[in-house]
Amino acid sequence: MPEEHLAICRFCHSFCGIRVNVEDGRATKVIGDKHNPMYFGYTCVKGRQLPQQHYNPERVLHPMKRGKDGHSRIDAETALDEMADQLKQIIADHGPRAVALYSATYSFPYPAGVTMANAFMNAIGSRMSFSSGSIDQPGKPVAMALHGRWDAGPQPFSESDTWMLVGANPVVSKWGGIPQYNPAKRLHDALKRGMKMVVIDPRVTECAEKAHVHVQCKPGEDPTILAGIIKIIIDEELYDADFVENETTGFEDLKRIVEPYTVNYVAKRADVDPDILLEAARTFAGGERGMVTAGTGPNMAPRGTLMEYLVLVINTLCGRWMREGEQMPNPFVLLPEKRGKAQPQPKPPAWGYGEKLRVRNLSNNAGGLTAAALADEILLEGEGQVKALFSVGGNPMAAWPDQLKTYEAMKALDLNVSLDIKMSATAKLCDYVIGTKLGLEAPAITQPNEGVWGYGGSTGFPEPYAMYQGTVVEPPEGSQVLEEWEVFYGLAQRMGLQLTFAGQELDMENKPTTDELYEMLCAGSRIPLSEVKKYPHGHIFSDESIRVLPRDEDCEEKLDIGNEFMIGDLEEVMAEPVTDDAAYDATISFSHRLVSRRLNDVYNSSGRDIPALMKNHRYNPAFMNPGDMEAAGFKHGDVVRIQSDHSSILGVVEEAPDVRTGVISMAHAFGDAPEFDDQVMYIGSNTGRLTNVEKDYDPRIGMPRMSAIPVNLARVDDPLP
Ligand SMILES: Nc1nc2c(c(=O)[nH]1)N[C@H]1C(S)=C(S)[C@@H](COP(=O)(O)OP(=O)(O)OC[C@H]3O[C@@H](n4cnc5c(=O)[nH]c(N)nc54)[C@H](O)[C@@H]3O)O[C@H]1N2
Ligand SMILES: Nc1nc2c(c(=O)[nH]1)N[C@H]1C(S)=C(S)[C@@H](COP(=O)(O)OP(=O)(O)OC[C@H]3O[C@@H](n4cnc5c(=O)[nH]c(N)nc54)[C@H](O)[C@@H]3O)O[C@H]1N2
Ligand code: SF4
Ligand SMILES: [Mo]
Repeated sequence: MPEEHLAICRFCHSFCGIRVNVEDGRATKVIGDKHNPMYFGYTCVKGRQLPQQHYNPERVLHPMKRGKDGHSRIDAETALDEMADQLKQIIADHGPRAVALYSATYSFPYPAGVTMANAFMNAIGSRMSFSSGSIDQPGKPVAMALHGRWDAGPQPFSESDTWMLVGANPVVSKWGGIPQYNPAKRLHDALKRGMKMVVIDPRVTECAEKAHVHVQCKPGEDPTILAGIIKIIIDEELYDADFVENETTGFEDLKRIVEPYTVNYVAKRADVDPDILLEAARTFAGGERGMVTAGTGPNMAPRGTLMEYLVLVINTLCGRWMREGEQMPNPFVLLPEKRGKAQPQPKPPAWGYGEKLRVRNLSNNAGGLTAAALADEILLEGEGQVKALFSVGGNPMAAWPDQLKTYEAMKALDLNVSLDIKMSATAKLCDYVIGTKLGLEAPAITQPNEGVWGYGGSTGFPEPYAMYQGTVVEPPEGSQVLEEWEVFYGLAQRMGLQLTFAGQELDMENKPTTDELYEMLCAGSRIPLSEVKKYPHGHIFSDESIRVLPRDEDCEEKLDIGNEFMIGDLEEVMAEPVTDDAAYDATISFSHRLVSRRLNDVYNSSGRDIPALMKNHRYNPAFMNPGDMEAAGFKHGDVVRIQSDHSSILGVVEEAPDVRTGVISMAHAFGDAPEFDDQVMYIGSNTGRLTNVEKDYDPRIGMPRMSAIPVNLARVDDPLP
């Protein structure tokens, strides 16, 4: 009989509660935990492959060092000794700025790792800490800084009668908009209750299929569409006049600037039916409760910050923030109690502070230092040049925009280190690869999903849910894998550094345990971690008495719906020429716009080495409308060259009636370095290569155009091996 353990799936950010069968010390099967009060037994195909992931023959089970003949095993202590020596030398020769950190996707599920990595960066005195958030939706926090954050937070999905998703597909992505904890059930329940859904997306996504109104727009035109919706809401007086009067500034400027965004103008520019646009605005604003939330698509298209700002403006016009006396949906569990006030918080600076980058006049900003400029920082010689990079649960070669530049950067580093579970496209170029423990091999807490509260219209957990998981299985016998935090702690010990972890000085002699670090991360939490541990299925720690407090008497903050920078951007958008094709550069014409998307079976570049997840596709298809294929003379399975104004990649065409005409829909983080391009049928291709980080980027935060990329297509007739 297998033992059964309750655990948290950390394959993706959703953190489903699962049941794991363990036989002879090995995980053998994963199913959902029906008694979990947040997920109700849900798992997806990825989570059910945790055993295959843990015992994958390609997993990195030992620290690896690169030599003349490729990578070979090295003892962990020796690897840390060598890395510490090299770091000391690099810092002595070039200063601490030469050391950069990139914490990415798999930093999220391991909160002790990312906290320790940043403690290490503080201790050496380098501010060059980057995260994948800056190539995700950096416009969200930047727009929030300009508009202001409502302290009591957004209205909860579970009580909403309308909702609008702008380029997000949470049913698949488990992110953004519909609470990402069994989102399909939550959407189903909400629709049954009578909630009306509006989706703005060039593709008939899993969410759009269920929507009352689907604006199947030309990609990249979201700022125009949202400005048009704002104009309809103002003209038809569908806004919350009291809320606007009492809580905002800038209404007159907003009203003036959206004036030219008439229904007909917007409809023509975004190539949508004017009636659909009117219906979208009326359906959303006609409701009482619910948020507009945006996802990665329009955040990666041009003017993501403006787009996010307009999302906030619609929410504010409609008064969709929590009010005095209402029950706080999630007052937190493993974080200090959150009892919001019915008022805006003071506005933090949006950009232009902290560390200055040496390129494109960028500096730290509310979205974090620009990872899209890190390759430049590595390649650009001179004072401050980055010589050492730690990638923690990230894969720059798969994920950073402009892959060819990234490739050069990865090879140029003096010390390139990946903390990863496999020899990723990046790890293959690293001097050291430290194999890390996987999700079932170390304790877990759900705290990171509380931390996303208020990220855009997201509430994180919609209720005060928390769960703890102890170690479920030991790593495979004979392996030497570390937790991410152990690497940075070990380096600090060797370099004689004192680390401050979550505000507390660490004992640098006696190594802490992961559980002790979690206690430190949860210090002052509303519910002690020890209490959460008593509930193996996870638990909702409700407290109806925690209600939104009134506005402070001396609070003079207002939400700004007429921010000068955003008004300026809307003026620029209006001045742009309206074209019929995908062109944005008058000198080159393009037939299509390539848009980003998620695939259910993989998680960015993760999952591509797990056979059960490769059943549908080994590569990332170039999904295309059948009408477009016919017009171009392409057949299903044809290999085409996809050309942007910067670079080109190969793609395998696949018929997809859900994709709008004029659009190619393709997942990112596939393919490998250029030497492997001819293997497109087996490994796919890297859409990041189409992006130019030096052109068409947000000048304030450096976010380049990573969706709605103008491209041309041509069939490749030479057979590939
Ligand atoms: N063109 C284009 N580019 C994009 C995007 C896009 O839509 N289009 N999306 C962007 C977004 S939103 C993001 S967040 C970034 C993602 O950027 P990254 O996070 O840099 O990319 P991933 O592919 O998620 O890299 C995760 C790495 O972690 C490893 N890994 C898996 N499990 C574990 C684990 O348990 N522990 C550790 N230590 N490592 C593990 C994987 O093997 C993989 O190498 O990409 C961005 N890039
Ligand atoms: N299965 C799976 N889940 C994932 C991931 C994964 O790789 N696989 N990645 C994870 C990561 S890192 C993140 S950040 C989240 C992202 O989560 P989401 O933001 O929900 O990501 P997508 O599912 O790609 O949804 C983006 C949508 O934007 C649309 N789109 C593209 N360009 C435009 C545009 O210009 N305008 C508009 N209106 N729409 C546009 C696309 O058609 C797509 O439907 O997902 C996470 N979840
Ligand atoms: S949605 Fe899938 S991959 Fe994500 S946590 Fe749940 S089971 Fe794991
Ligand atoms: Mo992301």
